[in-house]
Amino acid sequence: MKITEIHVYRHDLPVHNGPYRMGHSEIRSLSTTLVKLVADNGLFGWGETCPVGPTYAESHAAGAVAALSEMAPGLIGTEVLPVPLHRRMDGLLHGHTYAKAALDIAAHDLLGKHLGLSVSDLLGGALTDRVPSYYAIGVGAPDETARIAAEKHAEGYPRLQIKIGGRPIEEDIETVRKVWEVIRGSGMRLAVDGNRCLTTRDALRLSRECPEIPFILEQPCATIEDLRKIRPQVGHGIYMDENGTSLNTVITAAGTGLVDGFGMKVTRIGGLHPMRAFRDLCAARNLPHTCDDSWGGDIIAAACTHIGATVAPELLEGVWLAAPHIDGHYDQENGLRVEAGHIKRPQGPGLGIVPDDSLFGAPVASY
Ligand code: 0XW
Ligand code: MG
Repeated sequence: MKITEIHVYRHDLPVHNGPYRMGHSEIRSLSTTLVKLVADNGLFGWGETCPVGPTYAESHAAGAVAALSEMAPGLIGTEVLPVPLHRRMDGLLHGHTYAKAALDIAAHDLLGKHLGLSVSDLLGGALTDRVPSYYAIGVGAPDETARIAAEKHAEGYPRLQIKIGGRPIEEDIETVRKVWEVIRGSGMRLAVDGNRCLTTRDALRLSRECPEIPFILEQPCATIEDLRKIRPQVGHGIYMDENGTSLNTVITAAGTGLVDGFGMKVTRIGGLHPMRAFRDLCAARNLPHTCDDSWGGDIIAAACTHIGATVAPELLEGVWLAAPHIDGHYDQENGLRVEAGHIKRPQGPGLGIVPDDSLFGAPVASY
């Protein structure tokens, strides 16, 4: 089965009840990029990539479209199988993993439909039909963040992530304390995500002033060197998120004991094929991790849920979806929803969702 056509679409995803705040940005609306791969047997598959604004990572919406236009003409005729596809993509463009991920996801969807298998089957097989999610609360006032924490606990989320950074560390510390007051003893796990925004000084202070609160510190500072610097000085577990840009960085982080786990994004690492290797590497080192993406609609959500369902449950920190922050679905019936803090794995071949492409308008490019 070979690729015969590639269509690229752009679609706006306004943030419901926004803005969504991180230490470095306020997100009000995002432009997602969708890819439809058509094969020589008439079957097609969908992929998606949606950077959460231009400052979260070295990625942006217009960059995804440009990278796809660089690769697409050279991909016509390529076998719809992950290994030849990645080899061909890497031969056409260095880096730009977030754009390659959209093609990788579409190829998995297409291959699954062709073989009558779900994407989780293609990734080795699901261990569950219902994965845990977690709720991410944007940077906010301490009392309001604690109020949302209580609400999300009542809804059934097993884990919470609170965003910090971009303001005085005293306010972050107060927020962590207030949230802990409401979830202490409930069993709800807590991640405190700096999204690269803390100095090492402030990360150390946060950890030292909250020694009794068992949160994990997610990507507190900007660089791997910063993480290395604070590592021997903090009592809290450290998870790498934004710095985990490739299997290469992840192998070193896991192999040197730099971190205790990862927040991982399917598009950052280049798609489901590298994500599968990442999953197995973490299993070999007994390291927990999430299966997320930075943002996106039902296609990304399905991809994250399928890989999440193949992770050993004791190592899966959760699958984060943007769905609670987005109105509507690409597939009204099978679109992914978080219910009682968990997500049902879509059934049916491929990603298990059928996007209504009339929502996306005309392609911005076709090859
Ligand atoms: C909570 N997330 C998975 C979604 C946001 O876009 C950022 C991200 C993170 O953990 O950094
Ligand atoms: Mg994070």
